[in-house]
Amino acid sequence: IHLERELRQALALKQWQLYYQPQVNVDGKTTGVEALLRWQHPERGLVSPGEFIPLLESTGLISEVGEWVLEKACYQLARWAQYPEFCHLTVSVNISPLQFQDADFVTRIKAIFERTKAPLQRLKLEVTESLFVEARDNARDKMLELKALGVRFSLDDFGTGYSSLMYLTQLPLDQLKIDQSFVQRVLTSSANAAIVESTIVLAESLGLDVIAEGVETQAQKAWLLEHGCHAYQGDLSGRPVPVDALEEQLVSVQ
Ligand code: G
Ligand code: G
Ligand code: MN
Ligand code: NA
Repeated sequence: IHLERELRQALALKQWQLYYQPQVNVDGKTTGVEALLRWQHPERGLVSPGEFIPLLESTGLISEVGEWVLEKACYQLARWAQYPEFCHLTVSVNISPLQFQDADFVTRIKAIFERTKAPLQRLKLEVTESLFVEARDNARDKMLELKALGVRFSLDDFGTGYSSLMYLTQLPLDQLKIDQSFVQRVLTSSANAAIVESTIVLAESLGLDVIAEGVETQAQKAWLLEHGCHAYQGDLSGRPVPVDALEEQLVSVQ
């Protein structure tokens, strides 16, 4: 269809951009960022990945775009390493399950690491539960190979997929991301509050970091802090922005 043709064109013309959303601690200090893909469409303007990631996945184009994202993010990480005001930042990159399942995924991303010389101990790969339903053993081996290089893994959208808590014991994860759908209802739904509270305790018991995403209000943040969550991402501390805007924000607050 039309959109598919446009996506192939976008790939050829490099109409992609990376936006970055701050991840902050209790003091409001930015400790890292999540890289988020945007499509700068010539007529439609900035298109959000919710609208085109599924199509990239069904057409198999996701691997190529995913590599572009990772390379760009690693290059940024390497560049930030040279500046005292940015060198502490971690960068989180979303990895599609389909991209992760490529037989040569590890080889290809190792090549990116070598090209960019990124400090891998500050790289986090965000994976989702759906990854493990298909290829659990294989996924574990790939993760271990990458972890040996210093890369960390974050489980995105936690609690929304077809999850089994067994993955948490079997996979070498470092962080849980509490999905925004739960976070946004902590103050209005006691069931949601219970889920978020349990997730924070679970993460802590398993020795995993935990971050809440989609934090929009001061009251949500206060609730999370009170329940033991010390890392936040969301509109409250900053929407996703291009790299220049991010850097300006970071130097102006510090
Ligand atoms: O940034 P936004 O809220 O529009 O993102 C919508 C969805 O697209 C989110 O679920 C996010 O995880 C996903 N997404 C954003 N950037 C990337 C990317 O680079 N790769 C993959 N696979 N997914 C992404
Ligand atoms: O699935 P993933 O966690 O990668 O998705 C992150 C998406 O959530 C991004 O598209 C980002 O634009 C969006 N997002 C980030 N913070 C907020 C927020 O506070 N509120 C809402 N509604 N969306 C957010
Ligand atoms: Mn994510
Ligand atoms: Na998420």
